[in-house]
Amino acid sequence: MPEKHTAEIKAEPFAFPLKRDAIALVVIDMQRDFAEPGGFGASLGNDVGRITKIIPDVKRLIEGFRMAGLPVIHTMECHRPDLSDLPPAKRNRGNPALKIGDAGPMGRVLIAGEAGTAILSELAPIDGEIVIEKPGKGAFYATPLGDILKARGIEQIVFAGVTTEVCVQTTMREANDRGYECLLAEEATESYFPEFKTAAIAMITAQGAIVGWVGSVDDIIKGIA
Ligand code: C5J
Repeated sequence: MPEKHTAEIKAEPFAFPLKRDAIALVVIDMQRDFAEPGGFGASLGNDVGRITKIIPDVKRLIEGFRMAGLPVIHTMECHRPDLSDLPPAKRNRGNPALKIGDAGPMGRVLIAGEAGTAILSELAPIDGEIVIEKPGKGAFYATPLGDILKARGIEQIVFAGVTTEVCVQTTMREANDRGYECLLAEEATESYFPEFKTAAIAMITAQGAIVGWVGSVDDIIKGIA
């Protein structure tokens, strides 16, 4: 089958070969629980201010995809209220004083439908955008994401969201193994640990883009425009 690259986006470790008709943006877990005081991230002792700082860049990227008429998919890490999709191995780690499913200042932590689980209002999905509720760190595990992407003919994914080395990197690895070409938007992703973001990007792009590429929000928006 002939390749259908339409342009290149400046990226590391080399230019990303864009297929403009087959690319989607996946925004990982930009939820209040990871970004606001009182949420899951804060309960683990993290500086959530690191996450709120990227909101303008994530917003710019989402708007770039919307303007280009390209799909935007949002994910939310969350569990059913009866905890039937929360393995004890996940629930029993973290902060024993505020476990997933416990009642916190923003409702039950990481439970579907609770206030703290919602996507940040600045980045809220608009009508027609898909929201994937995921019980794992990776967005393909136990979700319809793979089928949705296949039905839409998606072959390439731009990733944004948090945290770089946990849910973003896990999902990029899942996508890479499923044959998607993955491009991480550098300023639109963040970690609670700056050194982990740097390391994750190095791991992703090493060995000739073994997991994928990294590029700037500006270059990605320019590429898809
Ligand atoms: C974490 C995530 N870090 N969205 N979740 O627990 O990265």
